[in-house]
Amino acid sequence: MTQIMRRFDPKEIREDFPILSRRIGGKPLAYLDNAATTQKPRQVLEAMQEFYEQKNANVHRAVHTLSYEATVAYEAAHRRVAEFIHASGPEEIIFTRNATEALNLVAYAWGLWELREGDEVLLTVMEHHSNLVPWLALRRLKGISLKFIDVNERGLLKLEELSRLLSKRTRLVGCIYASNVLGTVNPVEEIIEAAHRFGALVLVDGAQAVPHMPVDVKELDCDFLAASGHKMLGPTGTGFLYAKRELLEEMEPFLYGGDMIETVTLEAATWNKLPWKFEAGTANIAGGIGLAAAVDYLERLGMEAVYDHERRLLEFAWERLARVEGVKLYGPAPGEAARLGIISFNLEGVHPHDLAMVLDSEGIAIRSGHHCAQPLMARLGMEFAARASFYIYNTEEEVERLAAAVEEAKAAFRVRS
Ligand code: C6P
Repeated sequence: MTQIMRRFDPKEIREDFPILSRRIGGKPLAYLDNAATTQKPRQVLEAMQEFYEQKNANVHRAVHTLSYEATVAYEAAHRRVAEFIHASGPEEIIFTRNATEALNLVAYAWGLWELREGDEVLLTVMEHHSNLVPWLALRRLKGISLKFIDVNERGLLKLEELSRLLSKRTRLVGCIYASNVLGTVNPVEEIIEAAHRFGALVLVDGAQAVPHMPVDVKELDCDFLAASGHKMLGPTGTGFLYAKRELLEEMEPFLYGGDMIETVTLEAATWNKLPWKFEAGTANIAGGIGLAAAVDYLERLGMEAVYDHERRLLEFAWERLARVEGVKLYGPAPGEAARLGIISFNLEGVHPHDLAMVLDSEGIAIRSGHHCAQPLMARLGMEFAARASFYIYNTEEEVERLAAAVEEAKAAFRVRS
């Protein structure tokens, strides 16, 4: 077991992140775009460098020492991720390029083979495009129907509609665990329980939840969970899919080729054991090893402490931004619903891209746009929004700088209050 840090000190944490000492336009960088991707600590960078300098070779393919050591490290990385989300073992963890690929894996390796015309897939209008567009494609290809759990004006799922939307025809429920626009944490336990009563499988999009709060797939009893490694201190090009072992045993592969087979003749092929059946071709070995180092880092901090820190920042940011006249904050206030450290907002009369440009000139990095969730944005009556999202290394001073810069932007654009 890794040791839990004695105290959670973002200033101390910042020292592990070389990029955070950068200046942008002469100002210290305040990186508030963590929902898009997080920065990487030295420990992750060093784990990858050590792999390339000492162990670099392909895995599962050769008997030489380097290949053996690379294989051991890559397999251990699967074990670390399995432990982090409380999966039964590494055979339930498939490494992917990102959460998008993990979600597509379910659509291709399960949906394409299992779904028949007339079957239903139930999603929420809050889904990120990555858990919507693959199912739109399967609707065209397979003639399935899609149904959607709506949100109310405050951006909360209308769970009272769940029993009406579920039926014996529902084969899969896909639900975003935490919204990348609103930061709201959905009651996925309730959804999973209801879906299972109808015999439907549940795919949880954990891209925003897994990096920021304790997640236990066994306790949730979800069938699939997708996550992004690069949103939890891991390298870009990393993500993973958790799936129950018995499902993975039954499913067809996703991609076909090297490493995912057991035997091949000119007539047919049989598949490798789990999880390698789903990892075709040369893997992102260094990336997987970096992801395991990221998991070590987060576990040393403790996920409860990560959640509490971001919760404090969220409450402060909400209160501080709400005081700026002309700012509209989206979603329920932090006290009204479970929320992570993500705030979407608009400044009256200012396009969020213009606002983000002004903030950038102050060294503050936020995202602006539709956040790859156009149906949710439309449902909430907006096309674009600015978004600040926090992580372990962000501080109250940075939030204060954000609010002050929004106030200055308001003055600069002469927003009438
Ligand atoms: N959201 C954001 O700025 P990838 O990039 O494939 O690892 O993750 C896709 C994805 C899936 N689900 C949710 C809930 C997400 O937030 C994301 C990524 C980024 O909000 C990039 S659009």
